[in-house]
Amino acid sequence: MSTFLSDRRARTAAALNLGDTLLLVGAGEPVPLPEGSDQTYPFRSHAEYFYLAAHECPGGVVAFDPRDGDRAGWVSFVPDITEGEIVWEGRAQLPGASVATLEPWLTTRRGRPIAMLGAPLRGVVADGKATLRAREQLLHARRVKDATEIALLRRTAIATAAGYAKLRSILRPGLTERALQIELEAEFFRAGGTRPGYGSIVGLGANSAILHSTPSARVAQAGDFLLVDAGAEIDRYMTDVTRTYVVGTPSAFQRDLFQVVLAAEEHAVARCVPGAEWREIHLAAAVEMTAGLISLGVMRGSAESLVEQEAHTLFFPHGLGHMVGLGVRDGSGMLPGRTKSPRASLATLRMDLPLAPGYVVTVEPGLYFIPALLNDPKRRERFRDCVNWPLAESLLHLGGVRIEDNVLVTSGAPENLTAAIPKTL
Ligand SMILES: [Mn+2]
Repeated sequence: MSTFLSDRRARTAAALNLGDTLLLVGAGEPVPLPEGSDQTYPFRSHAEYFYLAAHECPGGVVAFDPRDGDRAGWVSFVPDITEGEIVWEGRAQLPGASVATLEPWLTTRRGRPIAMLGAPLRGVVADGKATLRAREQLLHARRVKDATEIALLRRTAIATAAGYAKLRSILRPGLTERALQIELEAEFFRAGGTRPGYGSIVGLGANSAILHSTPSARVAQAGDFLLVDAGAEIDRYMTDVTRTYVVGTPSAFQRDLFQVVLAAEEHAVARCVPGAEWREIHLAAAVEMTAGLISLGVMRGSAESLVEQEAHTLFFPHGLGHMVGLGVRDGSGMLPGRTKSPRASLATLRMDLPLAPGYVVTVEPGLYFIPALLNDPKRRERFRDCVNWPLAESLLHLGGVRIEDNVLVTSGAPENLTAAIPKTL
């Protein structure tokens, strides 16, 4: 077995501290398409399995007995390959013990509690409390990325940068969101990507204010914002980047709005240091962008007080970011033992924890003019005095700006893994 996997498993064993409890981690099974053909949805092993097996394997199980030692206690059970899989899919037998020997492995350990992670296994009775605790501890342990993971993230960042460079070079009026998506993703593949990491978001004009906008036949016109949130994936690891451009020449207001978001983004990146509380970095970005909206004449009052009242959520309705790596929300959530903050301005946060060296986080502030929020009568009433409403209304066609980088927290200055993608309108 490769050294990195043996090391990763040993670190995981120490972090889980299972005592006498056995650990089983299932990869899951392919899900057939509903129409009854022999097709399935693309198979993705459960991330907890992939982390501990480092391969895709439908029906695979990783088992661990702490009594056998932090290194020697791990067994990879894999299904025996069938002739059909060899003939039709060109698959090869994966290394490991036959999954037929899992039952005897369990029988010799009968009576001991089982923590079951990944996809649950049929016919195995797991201990609910041990499972919850193991899941929380594994999530926390996975937050610190090892050298193999960081190397993969650097490769996905290079492929992603190639895609954005291509897109920027062809951007002009007349192209559709779909055409832009095709060029972006084709370049991800050419530069070594194995897949787009998630559904690419490509939004022109007012679509740039739809947080997860799906590429459409909308045609780029001079003066449109273009918001692109996409990233390449390699071997299950992915980059998650957003850039906002203007088709043709930006207006003075577009430049100003972009600068407000960019300054908040760069300050937030610089604040990604060990011990920094994510919610504080989020709130600082909210206050800075609110101050920017005040200086642009869109909001009224003092920035701190507006954020205290939640008024910033009219224009910045999401959290500052999340963890990324093995999946697009890898490792997000709360510090073990922490519960959700009752403060409403923190309700949108995807994580609540202090940063530590080895964490990789997205930093993605944004400001948008979203009709569903700005035309909502309840919000109009509640924030009557906080907003220059006629001005905000006149900006509803404009869309929004988001800028997102992926940041590696180190013991020194934070490293921006996606710095090679220019942040210019
Ligand atoms: Mn993103």
